[in-house]
Amino acid sequence: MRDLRDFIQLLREKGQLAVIDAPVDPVLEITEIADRVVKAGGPALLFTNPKGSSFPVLINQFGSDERMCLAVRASSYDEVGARIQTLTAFEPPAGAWEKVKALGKLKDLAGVQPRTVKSGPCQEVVKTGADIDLGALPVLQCWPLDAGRFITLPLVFTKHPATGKRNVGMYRLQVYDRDTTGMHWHIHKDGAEHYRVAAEQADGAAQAGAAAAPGTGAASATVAAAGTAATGRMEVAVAIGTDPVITYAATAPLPGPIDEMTFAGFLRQEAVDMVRCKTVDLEVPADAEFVLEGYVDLAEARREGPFGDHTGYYSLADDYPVLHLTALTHRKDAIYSTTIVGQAPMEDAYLGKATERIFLPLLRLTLPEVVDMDLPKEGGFHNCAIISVNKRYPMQARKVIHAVWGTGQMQFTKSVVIVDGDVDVHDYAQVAWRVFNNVDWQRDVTIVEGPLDVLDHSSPHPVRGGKIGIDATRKWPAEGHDREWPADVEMSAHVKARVDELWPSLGLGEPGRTPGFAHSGA
Ligand SMILES: Cc1cc2nc3c(=O)[nH]c(=O)nc-3n(C[C@H](O)[C@H](O)[C@H](O)COP(=O)(O)O)c2cc1C
Ligand SMILES: [Mn+2]
Repeated sequence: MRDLRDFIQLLREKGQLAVIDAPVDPVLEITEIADRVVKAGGPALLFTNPKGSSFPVLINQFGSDERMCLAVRASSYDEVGARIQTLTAFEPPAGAWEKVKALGKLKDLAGVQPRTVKSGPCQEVVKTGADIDLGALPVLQCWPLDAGRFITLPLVFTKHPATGKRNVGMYRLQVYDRDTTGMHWHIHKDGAEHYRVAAEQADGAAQAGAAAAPGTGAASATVAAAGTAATGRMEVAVAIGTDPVITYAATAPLPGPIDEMTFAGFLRQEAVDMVRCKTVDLEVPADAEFVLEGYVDLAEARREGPFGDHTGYYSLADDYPVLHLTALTHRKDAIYSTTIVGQAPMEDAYLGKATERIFLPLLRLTLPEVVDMDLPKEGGFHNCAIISVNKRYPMQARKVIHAVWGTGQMQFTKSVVIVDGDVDVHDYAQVAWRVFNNVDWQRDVTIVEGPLDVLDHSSPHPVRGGKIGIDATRKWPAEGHDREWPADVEMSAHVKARVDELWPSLGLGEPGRTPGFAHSGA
């Protein structure tokens, strides 16, 4: 599987694709159809006749566990997690044999570095100047109160202006006209950091990073101190419609210096082919369906949004940089790839689940006490984290709470719930039982202030606000709990075994299957 069309073919073979030939409007209608289908656990959708465009639209490609796993080349999420773990099982090689094995691992990684190729299908058609027309693409207006049409599944490529390191992030693009869009990278994201560094280089305005004046909108800090002397441009390229593992990599919360294309290559165990852009000094996946090339002006900002977002609310309008296109290239018969977000569960719930599973082993590198983690999709993945830990010393749950608030994009987590290692974090009823019964709401709660995701609307201020940590583990005397902690109410194992034997003679049917019969589900 090299590209999006290979994935579409695979989905077709697996009965995971519905082709819709009826004319459907990308303005709101595709959303309503895709929303119903994703919530019913339905297939990926290929609209061959979107109104107003000659390009077909693919949506819901990630919208089930099966498709998400196909995308990341695994039979289960945990299999990908296990593969990531092989990367992190980094023991110092003791003998010669160990050395060979370690080298073998390095070779694996070297073999999945992206490679540059001379040409790629993404440049079969090249439009520049007055020929560029984003209006030809079937870009969705997703929700009624959206400010316009938004490119929702774009892979945004930039280079760090000082180090030259590549970054790829998924940042939505509001289409303003034929050749300009918004550039919605939040202040915390790597693309915005590249932009700030470029602005600093341009005019030495060291204050660019901290430019947001008190009371200004969240995104003001992504624009180099509007009104200052920053001049110049930063080049940007955007790929739309790639091998789904490459698309996934653009959403993954990787540490800044890690190249998303190497990560994609590792996941698919094959290097990603990159091709040089026609009008900017950047490379993009050679097999992409569409590529937008252009630049952001370091002094320009424009109103972006509102947009019906993955919190289930409209993200508020704010000022963001503007992408000016210098070229639009695509395959001859390009397929436009998109998604919608909104009230969960949506397609991005599966991208988020993959991230939860893939990044758990990485979290455990620094927090080995962590047993498991669940990020409920209803919390948009960053509003709540339920984490089970094996507690070995007093206040260890508190340590994990604070560590979460200091770890990459988990810093945004508004509520962290810690339970003991034997609790199934994915069983919300079990978690609720522990939390409602174990927590002393004066002693076991930590409330702090810190950075919040740009999309948060609950805090009185943009991008900062309150967060809560809840320690629902069983408490020890060493944690100030001098009373006895009661045992869980559970039947002894030997009685369970005895009743298993007896069961067939009791006339009660299958254990757990008897209608209306309350049981433990064992
Ligand atoms: C469908 C979808 C849309 C997203 N839209 C945005 C966006 O508009 N702005 C943003 O900053 N992050 C957005 N994200 C989240 C980023 O892609 C994610 O935080 C990613 O890790 C950013 O890459 P970076 O760490 O290289 O900055 C979106 C994620 C998904 C799945
Ligand atoms: Mn990044």
